[in-house]
Amino acid sequence: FNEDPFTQKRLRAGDETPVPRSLSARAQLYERVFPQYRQPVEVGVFSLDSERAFFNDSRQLRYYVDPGNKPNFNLRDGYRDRFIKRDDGVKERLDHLLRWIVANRAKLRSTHASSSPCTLGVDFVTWRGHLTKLLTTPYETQEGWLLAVSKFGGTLYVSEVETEVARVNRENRTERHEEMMYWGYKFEQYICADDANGVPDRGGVVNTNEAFCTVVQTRLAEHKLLFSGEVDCRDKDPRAPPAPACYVELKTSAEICTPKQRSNFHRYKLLKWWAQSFLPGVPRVVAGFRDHDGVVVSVETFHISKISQLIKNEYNCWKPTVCMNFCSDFLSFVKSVVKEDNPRLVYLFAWEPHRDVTYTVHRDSQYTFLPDWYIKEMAI
Ligand code: 0WD
Ligand code: CA
Repeated sequence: FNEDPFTQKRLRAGDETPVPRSLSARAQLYERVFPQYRQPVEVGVFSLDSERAFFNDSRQLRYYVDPGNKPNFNLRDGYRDRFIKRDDGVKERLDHLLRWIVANRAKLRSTHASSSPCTLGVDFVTWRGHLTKLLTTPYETQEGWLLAVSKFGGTLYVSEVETEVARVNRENRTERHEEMMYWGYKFEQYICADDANGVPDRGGVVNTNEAFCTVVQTRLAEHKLLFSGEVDCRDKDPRAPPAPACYVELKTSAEICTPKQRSNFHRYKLLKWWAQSFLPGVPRVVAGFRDHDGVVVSVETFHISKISQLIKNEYNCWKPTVCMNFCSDFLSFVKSVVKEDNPRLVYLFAWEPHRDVTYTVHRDSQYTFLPDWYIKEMAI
């Protein structure tokens, strides 16, 4: 993996500060006071259309239409004949978010009074989904991750690299799994309208190229963060609080029939749901519980601020403070490792369950992810 084992020495000539080589992910190490997490502020939005083209506006934002507690949604409807699936073999890395940054630099720069051209006034730029993976790491026992980091203009850019295991799994999904991935998007279609006064179009095409994303700024301990996450829909009431507080996350999950299933739901699903929505300040998740045939049997709302109470009865359950402290310490680890400002240099941080986080260094490799157009654009 390590293409240049001497990079570190050369980089650090004359620098006496010892560089840590690894970071533990053991949950017990992170059970301390909850770190400061500033209320996330939405600094912009963007949309990706049915052909995955970028627009610096909210054209893909949809509106939440209350389905009631016991709707009759068949999530299998349209899978064969009204489904256009995004090609998930195409790796987009941070590109859409970088496009947003280029289009909104003036806005970002004026709020930070930055001096040099490529300076953004934030420490980290990434996708919300990557941060979700970091938050859940101390409790993850199944899947590892790879995160590529480059420093450019003083900002650390973090972009996921698909692991070999994830690629093999993606290329060998069963037909059943492929269909079940569609169910989540079909649920969104049953719940969302294109206009504040509209109704959902359950006979329409589900196209997973389409996306509406929020861009938020916040701070975790001493780390200033700028990240973007996909948002399913918003409260249609114009008097609803401003974004991100008006946003609603939609989920589907298998119906819960036994105490064991309830316990697993609390331990694993709610951890992921909590981490994903807590990060951008999305206050609620509306969940559709479905049976084996993809029929939604009930709908329930989960308030993110109440989830940690809900799970407290589970023995040896996850703790939000562990998630946030691990993420904060990982970001500190990245800052201490990645010192050279060079978009062609990638530090690849790797983690596998029951192991420490380690890293390798790669110059002008397959891992370089900041595009030339972005570097050129930011130099102006
Ligand atoms: O290249 C990559 N490694 C990734 C790119 C990984 C994750 C996301 N993306 C990009 C895509 O452009 C996507 O539009 O980020 C956008 C979503 O970012 P996110 O909000 O940071 O991702 P995440 O929180 O993991 O997922 C949010 C939603 C998912 O909803 P559910 O309810 O299943 O969590 O975004 C969708 C999915 O609907 N989604 C994706 N869409 C496109 N590409 C991807 C993906 N790789 N992963 C999840
Ligand atoms: Ca969702």
